[in-house]
Amino acid sequence: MSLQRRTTLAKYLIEQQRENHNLPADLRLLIEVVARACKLISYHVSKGALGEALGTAGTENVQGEVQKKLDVLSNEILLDANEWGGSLAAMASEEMETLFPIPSNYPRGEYLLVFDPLDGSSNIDVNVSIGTIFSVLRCPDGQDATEQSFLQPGRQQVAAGYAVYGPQTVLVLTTGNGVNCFTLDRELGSWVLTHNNLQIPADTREYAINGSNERHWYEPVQRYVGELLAGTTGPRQADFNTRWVASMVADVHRILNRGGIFMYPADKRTPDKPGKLRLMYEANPMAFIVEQAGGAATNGAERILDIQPKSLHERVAVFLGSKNEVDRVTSYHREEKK
Ligand code: P6P
Repeated sequence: MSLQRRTTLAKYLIEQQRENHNLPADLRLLIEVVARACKLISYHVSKGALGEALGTAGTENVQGEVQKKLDVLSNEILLDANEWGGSLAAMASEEMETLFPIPSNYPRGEYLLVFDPLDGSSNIDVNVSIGTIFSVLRCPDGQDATEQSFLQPGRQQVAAGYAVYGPQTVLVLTTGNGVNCFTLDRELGSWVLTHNNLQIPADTREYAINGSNERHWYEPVQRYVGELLAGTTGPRQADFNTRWVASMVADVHRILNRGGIFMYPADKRTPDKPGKLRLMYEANPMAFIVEQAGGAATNGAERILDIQPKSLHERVAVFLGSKNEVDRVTSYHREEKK
């Protein structure tokens, strides 16, 4: 691909804005600013032990999780990059208890940005792929956002994406017209379109789940995974492979590229929490991307994108990826409820 012939993120977004007009200029600008922030995060992540940002920050986030220095730095990078642009009414993050209103000395816009600045950060110190996940909503209250403004079903998202910091740094993006991937050209500092309109195969022989929790799953998940483990000797009459990176961005990126089902189910140990993953800035953006790529995403009972959030850091069970497998495990949940 000659340098001149490449489609960069900027060119792609301008063409989207021109062709189908569902990409207003201030949304296009917002996406470009988030993508630029991800480049800076990628720079710091790739420094590893050569940088100053490995190890723990000595603090806990609102989830009660020990923050890594890169968690805190990534959050600051996204806030600093997005607070002045004029597209946003407010931001929210896994790393912050409540919303971050746009400072009064900057112009406000009518979008809301919610993100997990560095997901999978337990993998940072061992050099395993991690990522930034983001979701964009319209602010229903114009430019005066409250926490309630964020609490919209995921189907209301106008854009979602993630950056995966792995052997390559890749930005995956949807604005509701399919899913495209942009690989970072570090020498030129540009995001280059490398995968157009990704589609997730409806069937798969790969599944992703933390199998050590098996005894804590509810019966529909035990039944579904038990059938996969039985392989050719069981009702599925086929052998399956397990893949579990313990970094949602890495697992979802594999599924986006070659199919699979990702599961983080509810756990009997925490009946008050429906799962580990967070709805607003993990499940919703990933569900939007997966559905735009022809896959499916449920919480075992309903489409993730239809869930009405009750709080900013609400957790949810997640089953997403190859449609026929997600439909099957969801049907087992529904059979149990009859
Ligand atoms: P476990 C990372 O901490 C994360 O939030 C997701 O990225 C990942 O899929 C999951 O938790 C891993 O959870 O229980 O296997 O460590």
